[in-house]
Amino acid sequence: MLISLCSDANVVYWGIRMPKHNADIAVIFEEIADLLEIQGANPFRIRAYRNAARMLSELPREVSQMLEKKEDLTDLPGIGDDLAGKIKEIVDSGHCSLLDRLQTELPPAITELLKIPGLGPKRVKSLYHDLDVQTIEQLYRAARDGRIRILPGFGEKTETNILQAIEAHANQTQRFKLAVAGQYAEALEKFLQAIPGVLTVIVAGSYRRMRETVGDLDMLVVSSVSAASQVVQRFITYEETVEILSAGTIRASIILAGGLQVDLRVVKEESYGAALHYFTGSKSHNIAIRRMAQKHGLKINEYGVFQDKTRIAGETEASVYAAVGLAYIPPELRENRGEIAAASTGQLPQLVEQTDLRGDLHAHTQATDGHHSLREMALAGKAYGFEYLAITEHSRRLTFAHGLDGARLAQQCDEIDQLNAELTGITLLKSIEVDILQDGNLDLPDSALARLDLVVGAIHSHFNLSRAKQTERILRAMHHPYFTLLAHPTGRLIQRRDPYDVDMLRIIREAKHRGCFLELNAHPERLDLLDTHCQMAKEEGVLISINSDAHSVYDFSNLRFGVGQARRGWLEKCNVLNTRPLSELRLLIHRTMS
Ligand code: DGT
Ligand code: CA
Ligand code: CA
Repeated sequence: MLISLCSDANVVYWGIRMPKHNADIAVIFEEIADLLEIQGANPFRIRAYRNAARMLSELPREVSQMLEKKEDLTDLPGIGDDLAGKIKEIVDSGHCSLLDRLQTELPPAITELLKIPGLGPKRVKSLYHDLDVQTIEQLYRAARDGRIRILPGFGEKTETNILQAIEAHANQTQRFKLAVAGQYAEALEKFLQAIPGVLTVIVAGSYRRMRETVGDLDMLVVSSVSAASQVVQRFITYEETVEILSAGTIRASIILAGGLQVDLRVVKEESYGAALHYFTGSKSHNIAIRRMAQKHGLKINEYGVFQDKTRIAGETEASVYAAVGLAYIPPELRENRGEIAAASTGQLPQLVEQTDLRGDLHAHTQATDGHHSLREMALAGKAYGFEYLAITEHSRRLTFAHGLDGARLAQQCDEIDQLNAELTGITLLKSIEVDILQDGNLDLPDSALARLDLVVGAIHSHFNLSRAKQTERILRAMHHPYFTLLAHPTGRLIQRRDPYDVDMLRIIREAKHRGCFLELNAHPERLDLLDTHCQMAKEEGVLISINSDAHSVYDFSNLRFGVGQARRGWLEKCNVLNTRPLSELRLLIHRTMS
């Protein structure tokens, strides 16, 4: 049980020879932050590393390429000269001297201890100093032998909690956020594509289904028969490989330096569709399709669809579906949640596409915690093809984000009016991401909100209220005459913070009643609304706005993750608010004081 703990991503870092991707550098920065935290360093310094790590793991461009093009890294959000220097050092040398130094001061696996719920840096420090506990295995033994309860500030209950937490932790398999997996997948695709004899490379599995996290990558390669074993050989010697789990003539599995497993399968052209269908999954969808095939007297496997021993389909995915009497089902729907019945009766949704989006209703600028000016955001939005972009700064309660009060909001409205008069091709909408206070009131008075085109409301505090109280809080906010759109409706941060407990059906019904809307926040760490709630909103007739929550000009590209999530939630163009042209949108978001 305990052995598996050692394969966690942060530990695997020690095996990184040459960090290539933003995610690898992010792992190093997280490691530095953890070590600094155990040492009791300045919290601002720690936060700078954590913020940089998060920014890097989601940045759509590779910093190594920016350096190659001699671009200035200090243009990136949260990156000053010091961090820019460290990134350059890591990319150039594969090492970070600060981390090297911290590693000599503390044992390398000690940051693993921080992952056990209830163990903060202070406790980790005392476990290390008083009991010489440096690894999770040692922690487990110390707890089992009753040595922890005698430490000051620990006690018997804490000891039991630690034991339970370690057992729970050991049973968890590590998953990677979609955007992080994407950094590895794109580089690998390029690498495989360049191998002689390779015709097609595609990433299947949960990645293709746009799941919010993926367990491993499933790469499918179509090659000439003669090239297959060569493809496998090249794959296992990919420079980021730290472990080869298996290697045959047409398949292999490796672990990359960042800890991510990659499975490769090489297939012939004639089997491409069948293999792609099989390895895209989900497993439950595949099983249901195979049962259907059996009813038709057919056999489906990753090589094709067979009637007795004759192949009747398999070159394309569409041919596989057609063989069992179904329309083509897009990957995002393949979860065995009704898509097969819909495909058999011609009722599959026409899923929304990224090109359907005409604008974005959630973006920040330098006025609060964004990194670019109004003008820069407007021009980037225009270049992205938007017809409109709502500027939604934080409100005054969020002091750490320099939230706007009424006066600063009014000033920004003036600036937006001026900019709109000057710019062509894009319209900035005046808005705010106003805080929903604990009692459901909004953080700014009506007089401040009256001038806005729309009001986006969001919760940023008191996440642990009871279900009844949290739901009432949101309903109360929605009842406000100016309220238009509920941002990141469940507040979850993937792998970091659970959704708050709310009655989403009641919220959606209230939105319908009030003429309000819900956001699907496309930030890869949020992807909030959940797919099942998107389906619920669609059924109740509430439109969803797929928003980037951009804090910089680079963030609009996150919309693709939001669109993926929307498609997993069965949303069509007509279910999405920001597919509407501006004139229609204005009618939908218009509010009067009633
Ligand atoms: P993940 O990696 O946990 O995020 O999820 P997937 O869906 O990528 O799962 P993975 O990597 O274990 O397998 C890739 C696909 O291969 C899966 O979606 C469906 C197919 N597959 C795997 N095992 C089975 C199986 O036992 N039966 C069937 N019918 N298909 C399977
Ligand atoms: Ca997978
Ligand atoms: Ca797999």
